[in-house]
Amino acid sequence: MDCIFCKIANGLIKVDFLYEDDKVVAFRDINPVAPQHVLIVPKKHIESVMNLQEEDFSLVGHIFKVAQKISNDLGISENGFRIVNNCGTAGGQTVMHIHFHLLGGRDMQWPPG
Ligand code: DGP
Repeated sequence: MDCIFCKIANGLIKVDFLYEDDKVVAFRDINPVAPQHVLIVPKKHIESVMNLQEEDFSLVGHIFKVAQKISNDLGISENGFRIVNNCGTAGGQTVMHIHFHLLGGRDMQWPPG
């Protein structure tokens, strides 16, 4: 499958993982928009939130558990951080393999752009 995140998650393209288990990987975004900008990506190819099936919702919960761990590891849990999922073209999604941005290390603005 011609999906960049499938290739990264399955080791066909080498990147440094901050975290890996049997379900997900986490690695730094190539275009960081915060001092800490990590992508948490399931190994299973799911296009977007709108393509999640019943059996995938526990995976999303697992991703938030991983986000908790990574935020602790990076030392951003105390000050706070942001988790972002862009869904679909109008939502700003550019890679059509579901992923969650973990952003921290600076104060976030609201509303987002
Ligand atoms: P989104 O716009 O939500 O689909 O975010 C996709 C993010 O993925 C974007 O911030 C850039 C990042 N990205 C795209 N290709 C690569 C890659 O090959 N390596 C890494 N580390 N990040 C990538």
